[in-house]
Amino acid sequence: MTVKSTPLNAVTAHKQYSEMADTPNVHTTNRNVRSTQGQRTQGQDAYPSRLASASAQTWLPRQDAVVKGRQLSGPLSQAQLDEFERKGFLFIPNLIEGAELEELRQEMKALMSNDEYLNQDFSVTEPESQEIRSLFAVHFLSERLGKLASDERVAGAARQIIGDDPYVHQSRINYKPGFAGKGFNWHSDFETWHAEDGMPAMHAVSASLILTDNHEFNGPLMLIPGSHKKFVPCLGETPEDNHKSSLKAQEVGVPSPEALTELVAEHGIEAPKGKAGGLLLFDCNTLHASNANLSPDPRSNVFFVFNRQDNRCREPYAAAKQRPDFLAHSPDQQAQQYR
Ligand code: 6CS
Ligand code: FE
Repeated sequence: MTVKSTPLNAVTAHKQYSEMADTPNVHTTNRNVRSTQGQRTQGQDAYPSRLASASAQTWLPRQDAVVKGRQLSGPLSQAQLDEFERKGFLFIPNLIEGAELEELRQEMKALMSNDEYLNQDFSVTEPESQEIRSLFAVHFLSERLGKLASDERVAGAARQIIGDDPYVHQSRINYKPGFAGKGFNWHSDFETWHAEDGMPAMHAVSASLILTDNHEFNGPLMLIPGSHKKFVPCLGETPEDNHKSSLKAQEVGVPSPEALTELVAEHGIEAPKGKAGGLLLFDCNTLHASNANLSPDPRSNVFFVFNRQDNRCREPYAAAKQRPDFLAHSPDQQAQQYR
């Protein structure tokens, strides 16, 4: 079930970004040119962000195709790929049901209650309580979730979108406990992955399997349809060890209220909701956010970010040093490091 807000202006025309240039390397020329702060000079970067002063333009056009594997076989129909291309996300209700879903829910519970993970850097607590907000690297911590990450229903969909065999760039459970679960500010994931992890281009997709029913009261994900075709440069340089606070509450790498107002006026907001077992695929540059969970029910999901090998992370574009690998795995990383 997709519940749609009323956009102020209907989105009427969409350029077929599949027709656009698709070479990640165009973004990495001159990547050794650095400013005095250890960051690349922004002149060569197609997606400049973490700026010292406000950008003249609210947004810059996306340089990379959105759907790159239409010719590949996989679980998504051409109509589903069209919807993804147009909106920057696609919700597939009831992808997983019955005993299989129950098994995944039990696996999540086991992971969330494993005391060994408390106080590890890859488990992040809520800003105002000790409840776990996010547990990272779950495809390595759990064999069952590792299997889900390579399941054709999930990884095959990612391959059709990104156009090549995927690897897992990041995985996590976002638990969002009842009453205590805080929200996530508006952001594009790509903005962070480019600035802080050195992901060159927009060739990544997130696959989020909802493990509890998502309803209007437990802080479901909200997305701005069509925003994936616009890169919004953000104001404010990246502080040292930004991830230590940004994973609890992101303050840097968030578009200004003015930019968000403009984008929402044009595109509206949608919040796909539904029963546990639905899969949300969303582009790495689609702007999204969620509210706090003031209901008694947790809103939990497990998600995998799939990236293309030729788009693997290099040096950060706007941060002094790389983040830990639980936030940005390399294609050759092994599970053993986490078990
Ligand atoms: O830091 C990350 O990789 C992810 N987490 C947050 C809160 N924002 C950016 C990205 O989605
Ligand atoms: Fe995000």
